[in-house]
Formats: sequence, structure tokens, C-alpha cells
Amino acid sequence: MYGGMRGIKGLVTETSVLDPEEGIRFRGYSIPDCQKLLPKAKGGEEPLPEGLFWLLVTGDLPTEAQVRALSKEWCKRAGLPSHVVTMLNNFPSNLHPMSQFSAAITALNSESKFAKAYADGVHKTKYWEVRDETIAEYVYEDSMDLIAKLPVVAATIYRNMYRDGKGIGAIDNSKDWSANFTSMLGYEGHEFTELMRLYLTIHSDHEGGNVSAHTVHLVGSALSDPYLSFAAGMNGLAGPLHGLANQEVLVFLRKLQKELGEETTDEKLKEFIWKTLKSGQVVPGYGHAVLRKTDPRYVCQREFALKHLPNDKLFKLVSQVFKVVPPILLETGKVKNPWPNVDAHSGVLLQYYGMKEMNYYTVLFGVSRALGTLASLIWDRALGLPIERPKSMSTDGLMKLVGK
Ligand code: AMX
Repeated sequence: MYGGMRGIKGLVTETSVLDPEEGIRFRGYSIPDCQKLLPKAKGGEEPLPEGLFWLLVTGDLPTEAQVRALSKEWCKRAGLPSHVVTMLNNFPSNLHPMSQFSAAITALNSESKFAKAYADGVHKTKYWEVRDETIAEYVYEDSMDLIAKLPVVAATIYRNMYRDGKGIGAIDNSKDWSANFTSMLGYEGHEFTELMRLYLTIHSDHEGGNVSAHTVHLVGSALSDPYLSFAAGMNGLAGPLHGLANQEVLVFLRKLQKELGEETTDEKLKEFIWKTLKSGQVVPGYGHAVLRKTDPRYVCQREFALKHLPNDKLFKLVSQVFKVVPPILLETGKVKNPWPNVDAHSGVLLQYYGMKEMNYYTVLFGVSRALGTLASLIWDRALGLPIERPKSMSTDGLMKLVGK
């Protein structure tokens, strides 16, 4: 209760389960399974996130035709209301991209079919005890709309902050979700699009207790619509111990390069890591609340790097850090998992393809996280799960309970 409820089982989440030793399985499928079994784009080798969403919602592997239909469906739903575009275009350039992202998602709730249906009057005696299919359907429609709109919101933020702000171009309904996203961001290369397909697939879901997934579930349990629930989750993802760690890793690597040069010895690297720890800071990208082995999401990004950018200097540094950090964290005697997590690797891949704006990285994580958290939210409402309200105790009450 004082330790962040670590290990306490209190949630049911169907979409994925995290094994401490093996890592994530989406509806029973590991990341290598998904890479093998989910449909790919024509000429592509990485799984399409559309297929993963299908799997998370239904529990079944989709066919190619089902995935293509989902890509088209999301193209159709991608438009933003003008007030959200105006709002995005008026944000000051010093407002963090995650704040812009979350605020825009909140404002998108003007489009919520669930909120409208609710306002039109579902009888209060029917909130919970009737398994009201209409509620689940509205949540499904809102979730589909929101997922479709997120790349447009995210790309608008990117163009406004780091490019000329002249707009993101039109959605092309012959392209998949990731390909449209990369071209809206202003990137055209096939390899970057492949990276985005992989990235958006593997960041989607990590069972139910992590900060972003739990928040979406909790806020949704108050019958806040999917836009409000997901925006709340994004505010949690923006924390440095959670999703913001991918930004922090790059800040850390750049600082390291500035102090030690682009190439350094293991000895100097060790000193730098100890200095970081002694100054009371964490090594970002390492450790996990549940995992006890190297994160398979790290491993598949490393494999992508070995295939496409084996000689990149920053990748080599990330590999050197991978060798040096775990024994040091073990030596501290308190870190339960000294191995790298997903965030230790994602930034170096993005940098290689020219996306150097590290403050933006968590927004990409957020676009992906919609797939898992909204798939779960659809099921929460389909099952008519009640408002979440665990009991808390005071220290005084606890002491009495244990007879002190
Ligand atoms: N560097 C330095 N110290 C670390 C550490 C790291 N990478 N990971 C854990 N520790 C420390 C903790 O701060 C804690 O110290 P304390 O007792 O002085 O407070 C001690 O080791 C025990 O912590 P733990 O039980 O191993 O981890 P946890 O479950 O409390 O926290 C996590 C997990 C991820 C917050 C932690 O490992 C961490 O801060 N890592 C760095 C940030 C990071 O990479 N976050 C991303 C996680 C993945 C994600 O959500 N995207």
C-alpha cells in the first residue's frame, strides 16, 4: 500500500498480459509472434498496427482484407473539427508537445457520440445492472474516431513546432495508418514508415496496471467519454518515470556524448553512470516495475537497428550502455530489474531517420498507446464494469489492524 501497490492483483485486463520473465503477450501472442503472424503492408516486413488493434479488441488474428478495411475506415474518420485545429495552431511554441496533445484530445470530446447519447438520457437505474449494448457501441465508435484522428493531431503539433507549420497535407485512403502518419509528419522514406509500423505496434499495450492504461480505465469507469479518459492517460504517460523516459534517454545520451565525446571507453562510461546515480538521478530506460528481464520491445528495436543502422554512432553507444549499465544497477543492491526497457532504444532509431526533436517522442508513444487502452475501454463498457473505487486506510487504521 505504501509501495505503489507493486504486485497487488486488483484489475482484470483481457488485451495483454505481462510476464516478468518473458515480457508482453498480446492476447497470448508474443512480439515475435505478432511480427510473424500479423498482416504487413505491401512490400513491408513489419506488422501493421491496425492488425494489432483488431487482435486486441477481438482476440483473433485478422486477415489481410480485414486489416486493409480498418486502414480505410480510419482514413474516413481522420478529420479534425476546426476548433481543435485553431487551438493547436494557437498554442505557444514553448508548450510541451504532450501538453498540446492531451489538451487537443480533451477538446476533441466535442465529437463524442457517447457523451451525446448519455446527455440525451440513459436512465440512471440502467447504468450498471443492464448490460447496455448501446453504451459499448458508442464507446467503440468514439474509440475508432479518436484513433483515426490522433496521427492528425500529432502531426499538426510536429509541423507547428518543428517545421514550417504549413499544414500536414491530405489523408491518402490507399495508405495504411502509419504510412499516412509518416507523410503527415513530413517523412517519405520506406524504412522510416516501417519503423513507425513496428513502433506503433509494440508501444500499444502493456497490461492494465501501468500508469497510462490504469488511468484510462479508472477515468472511463466514471463514464467519462473515451476522449476525456484517454487524455487523462496521456497526462500520466507524460511523466518521466513512464512514457517521458524515451525523451529522457536521449537527453541522457546527449549529455554523455557532450561530456565524454562521441566514442568513449567502458571505464569512462562506468564513471559517468555512477556519477548519475550518486547525484540522485535514475538511469532512464533501465528498470521496470514488473519486468525482470530485458524488455522484448527493446530487443526487437535492437534487431531493427542491427538490420538497418548497424554502424550508427549513437546505436553503438546505446549498445555500449546496454553492456555497462546492468552490472552497475545490480551492484547498487536495490534495483530489482537492471535491464533496459522499451524507452532505452526508441530514440536512437528516430534520430537516425532525422527525427531529432526528443521532446516529441512521447507523443508517438501516446498515439500507439491508444490502441491498447481504447481496446480495453470498449470491453470495460461492454461488460458494464462499475466505477472503480478501492478502499484506502489511514496509517493509524493500519496500525490498529495489525495490533500495534
Ligand atoms: N536507475 C536508478 N535507480 C533505479 C532505476 C534506474 N533505472 N530503476 C530503479 N531504481 C531504484 C528506484 O528508484 C528505487 O530506489 P529507492 O529505493 O531509492 O527509491 C529502487 O531502485 C527500487 O526500485 P524498483 O523496485 O527496482 O523499481 P520500481 O518498480 O519502483 O520503479 C521504474 C520502476 C521504471 C519507475 C524505475 O525502474 C525507473 O525509475 N526507471 C528509470 C525510468 C524509466 O526508464 N522509466 C520507463 C519505464 C517504462 C515505461 O513506463 N515506459
